[in-house]
Amino acid sequence: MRNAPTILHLDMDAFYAQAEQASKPSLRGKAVVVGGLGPRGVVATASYEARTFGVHSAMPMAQARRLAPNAAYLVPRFGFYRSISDQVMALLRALSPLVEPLSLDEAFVDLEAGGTAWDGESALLAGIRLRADIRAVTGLTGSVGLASCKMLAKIASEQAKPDGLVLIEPGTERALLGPMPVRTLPGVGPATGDHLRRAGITTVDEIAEAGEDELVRMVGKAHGHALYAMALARDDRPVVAERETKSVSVEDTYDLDIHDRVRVGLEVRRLADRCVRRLRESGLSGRTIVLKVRRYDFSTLTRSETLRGPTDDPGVVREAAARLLDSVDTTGGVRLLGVGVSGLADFTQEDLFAQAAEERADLSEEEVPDEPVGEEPVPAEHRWRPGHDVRHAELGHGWVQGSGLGRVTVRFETPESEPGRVRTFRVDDPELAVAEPLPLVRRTPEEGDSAAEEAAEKAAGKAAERFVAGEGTPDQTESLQRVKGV
Ligand code: TTP
Ligand code: MG
Ligand code: MG
Repeated sequence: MRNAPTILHLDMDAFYAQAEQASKPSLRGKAVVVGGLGPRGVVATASYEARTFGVHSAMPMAQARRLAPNAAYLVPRFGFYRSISDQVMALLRALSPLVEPLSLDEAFVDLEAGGTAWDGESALLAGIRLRADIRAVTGLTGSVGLASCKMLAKIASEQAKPDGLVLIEPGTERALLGPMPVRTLPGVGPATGDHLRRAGITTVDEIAEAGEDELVRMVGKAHGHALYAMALARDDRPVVAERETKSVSVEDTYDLDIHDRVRVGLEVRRLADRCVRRLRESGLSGRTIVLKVRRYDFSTLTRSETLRGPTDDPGVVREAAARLLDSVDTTGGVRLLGVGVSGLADFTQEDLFAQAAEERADLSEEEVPDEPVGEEPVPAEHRWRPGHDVRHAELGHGWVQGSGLGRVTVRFETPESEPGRVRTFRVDDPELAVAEPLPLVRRTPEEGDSAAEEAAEKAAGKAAERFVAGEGTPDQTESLQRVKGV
């Protein structure tokens, strides 16, 4: 643990929904729900306006529709969100080489390692600037937490939401954390939470009071030690850059399709060895072995097998890859082969959660392909996906508000326009075409700088209002709260 609040955690506010509102002026200030719209769809996220009706992430879409029947319902546009995420991550990387992304909209930054901040004041300033820069570059708001460790920085950004900044003064961590529910601690999921509750432990203070031995008895050795340390606000986990590498994989494309089954087997073996070399070079091991095969007709298959424990043993990876290959028909010829290892084993518990969240996101991405795939003609009525952008030859840029019964309804507006009007067309109207999303912030280089500065000044005023700096911490508890490194 350090003595200065120089670990920053950023998380964008209602990320997908906010991006949609920024893109569509008519939805600003309104209830917006983004997610799968099919019969078994779930909510990816809801705008803060929709949250007042009780709609939240991971809720079945049908339930959301009952709670907020008048909200706008949109399918996600992952490519669009990813491009905004890239802009945000670039701003973070300008602050420090140590940036640890946890998902598209969230990351830790070690400000001290970047020489950007060394004490409370400089950290606060960096946080205020960052929020202003994010606003100027992406048009969106994100919330910032600053603290002396990762756990507290994340708690701080959660408290700052939406559109705020909270700094936790070193020394005040335990007083702040103590009354919070056990689920606040990283690694305490629903199961551990229930387990603790049955033992009468509901707050972080009660975890600390239970003592380390009791916790180890209840939840096992590794988890018990970790839980105890976290409850005392002891968190020494470093910010680790490039953590987004959640798998190591290698692949080869062949100029000529390989037909010979023996040769395919040899290639897979060679790729397995190369993959393990990479794994070892990074000091990693993983549990899930993945085989990728692209066949002569460009159909791509992936097969995976999860082992009981992590491995970086070339023999084990080779064998698993060979078993996976057994289940793939390669008779028409193979164009590409790949072997990967994922489920890497140096993750802390928190990262396991982050990983689970990303896997969820990935899953939904598969269910709802982002872009029309390939050049194949798509039936007219399927081309118009709610929320996606279109262009009309005469009326200009707009987005699909809905379609059905051979008609598509389009609202004509752009990120910079006033809320626009709605028009209805036949689904096969030749004047209507699918379009790329427009940038949320359009600016020339010179304009950009002054816009950023202006936004920075505004945000500085706002953040100062909301800034909580260990208010009212009694001096006598100071020594208790200042917890040195484990
Ligand atoms: P979060 O940061 O968890 O949520 P959020 O940004 O929507 O709202 P908040 O202001 O509370 O941070 O997740 C980021 C994005 O990830 C979210 O906009 C949509 C997506 N997501 C899912 O697809 N499924 C989920 O279950 C969650 C939690 C998020
Ligand atoms: Mg978020
Ligand atoms: Mg997030």
